[in-house]
Amino acid sequence: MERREFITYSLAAISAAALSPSVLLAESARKANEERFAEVLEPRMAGGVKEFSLFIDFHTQELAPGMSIHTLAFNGQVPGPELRVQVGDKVRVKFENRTELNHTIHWHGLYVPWRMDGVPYVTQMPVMPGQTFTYEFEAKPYGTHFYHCHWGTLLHMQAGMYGALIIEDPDDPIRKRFPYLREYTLVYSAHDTNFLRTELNSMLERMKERRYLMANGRFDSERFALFDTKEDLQRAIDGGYQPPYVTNRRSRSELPDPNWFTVNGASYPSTPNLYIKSGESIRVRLVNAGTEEHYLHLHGHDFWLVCNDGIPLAQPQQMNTVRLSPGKTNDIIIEGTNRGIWTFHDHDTRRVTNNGLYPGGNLLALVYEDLPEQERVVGEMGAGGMKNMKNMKKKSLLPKVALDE
Ligand SMILES: [Cu+2]
Repeated sequence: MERREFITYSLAAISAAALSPSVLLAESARKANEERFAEVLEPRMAGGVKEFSLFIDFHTQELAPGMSIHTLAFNGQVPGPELRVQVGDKVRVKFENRTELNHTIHWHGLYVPWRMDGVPYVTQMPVMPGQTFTYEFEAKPYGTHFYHCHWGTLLHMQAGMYGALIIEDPDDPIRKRFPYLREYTLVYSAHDTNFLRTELNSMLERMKERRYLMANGRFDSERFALFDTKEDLQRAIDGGYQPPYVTNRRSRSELPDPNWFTVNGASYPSTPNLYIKSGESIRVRLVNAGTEEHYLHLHGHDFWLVCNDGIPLAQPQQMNTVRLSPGKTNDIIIEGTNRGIWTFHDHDTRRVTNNGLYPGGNLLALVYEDLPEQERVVGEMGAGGMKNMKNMKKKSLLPKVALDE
């Protein structure tokens, strides 16, 4: 028991040290940090249209060192690649489904033609296994937006099917008021890894069975709840068939209860950090592609909230905690006014954990690159260090039992 506690303590200490100045300011750490932001996908120009290719396939995502999960991912990345276009651009996205599941892409916050909105059976048929679909629209309005799958969103979104979509304006209103050179995109999500594993496995089993039975001419529509038309479904119901939503006996507790919280597809200590210099302003684009509300708090500073759902605020607001609801995007400007290393994290403390253990989840750092050498050292462990802790075992300071007052 004592040994177990000792190991837990050491791991937490090592994990927390990932935010120490000497680690964060090392050249290698800054290089590695660049990899913690989504790749910006380069378009092809095709007759005046910016053309992008997105595919969806299964993927293994490392959330934190030693912890990987199976997900769905656009172009082999969680989040999917960042799409960046100019306001008014003609955009074409060729979407290829390489999985055994159905998908679509919804363009969250964009004024696309309704047939391009990606809602299955409402604006288009689902993009079925092996199929492709081409989305075409004009890039509008300006701002920070995102894209995500709109099929089986409860599973598909937390399984990784989301990415940022940024519409720039050469005459950017935010840049005029807060001139900035560097900007960062942070895409938030929350994942129930047990739910993900169970759902993906059972779905894959069903797909395999369906494919086998179809190939052998023994496929049964009712068993798989798969009908060609609404009339076929109605005929089956008249004949006594009960659709799965009638017979389902799942309880509320079977809905996902996230235990991993990610920023750009990773949890602390693998989360991206924000680098800044004294006197510099940086723009940070916050996208909530998950199911949880995040209360993002920055230490040692106020920041400016400048855009809400991509829309520039007529009057930017100063604050140090912004509430980022599911589906929301917010742009903030951080001014480099207080040199140091500062954490930026969800203030709901459940979400700065990995599988229930602190520190983890939505925790990252604002790092001043001009921190002088002499300030890059965190004090030594108190006199005696670990040796003292071991000696303390002899006369325990802990009560025999924790009272419930
Ligand atoms: Cu999907």
